[in-house]
Amino acid sequence: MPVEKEIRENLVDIKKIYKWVKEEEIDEKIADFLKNSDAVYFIGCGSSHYISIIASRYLTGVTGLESKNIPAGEILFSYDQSVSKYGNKTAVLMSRSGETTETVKAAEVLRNEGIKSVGITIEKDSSLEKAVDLPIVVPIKEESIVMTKSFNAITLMLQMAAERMAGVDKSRIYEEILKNLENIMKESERSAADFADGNRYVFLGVGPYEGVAREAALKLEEMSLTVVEAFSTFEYRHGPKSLVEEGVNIVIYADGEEERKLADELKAYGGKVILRGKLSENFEDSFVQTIFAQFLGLEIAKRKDVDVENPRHLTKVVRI
Ligand code: F1P
Repeated sequence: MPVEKEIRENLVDIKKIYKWVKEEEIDEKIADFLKNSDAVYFIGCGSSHYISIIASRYLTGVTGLESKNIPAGEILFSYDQSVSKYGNKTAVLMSRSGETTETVKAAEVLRNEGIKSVGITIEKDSSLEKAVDLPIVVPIKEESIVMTKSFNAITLMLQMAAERMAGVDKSRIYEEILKNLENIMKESERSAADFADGNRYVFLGVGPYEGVAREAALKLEEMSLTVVEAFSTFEYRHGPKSLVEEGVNIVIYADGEEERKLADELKAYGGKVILRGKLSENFEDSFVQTIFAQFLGLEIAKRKDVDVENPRHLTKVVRI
């Protein structure tokens, strides 16, 4: 099964991309391109949009620079409401296939507006490559409709680029996480198996972890046709918690005091809660945090006998 195989290949491919970024100085190339910006926009669709959430918040966190994530469709259909008229702006466009219509067209719109862009894809000679100023083709192969390991690898690459812009070196943190990757994956798989008994799922995270939560929710939707929601963690108290009852499984990314209080509250309503603890202080572990949900989606799909290779109504590329 390609999806399961590709999830397991996280173990090799994340490390491979880490090495590639360092050897080819990809982080430096991206950092150099973005360095004089007043604001950086991260743009994509689907999983690539959720990479954008992680990357934009991570960038602001380490550099202090203004940054935001914008779904590519917003660039096409709500440009004035999305892009500031002031300052020197640059964009990072992401598309695994490099062919998603909205993302490619968004690149063209930005080019016409004089906004310079980086394009990130895993496919050589894609349309996105031609529509951007700095194309980056990440050397990773992924066949499945559902995006898994390439999500993690590209997220890591963008975290490293943000650090390069800020002039900080987090190699020690990454090397520690990568050294433990096998254990992290085993633990994620085991915990996912224990958590695959819900009727509905909720994923919560703050900062870059909100991107993790949204991608996690998408994995369950695509892979297992499960009803899911995702929120910025503390928004959940402001209405959505009304839906908590037995059968609702809630994943909270981070396990600080406030997350624990929320978990206790939600358990009291009958929900089953898991806190996915931080593996590092400042969200550096964001790039591995989605692996749990990749395994969870797979496990639920197996139990429901859903074909993860052919998600209902989905295609690898959305062309409009
Ligand atoms: C974006 C995307 C995928 C999703 C689905 C449709 O693709 O939304 O994230 O899983 O298969 O396309 P891309 O622009 O990253 O190639």
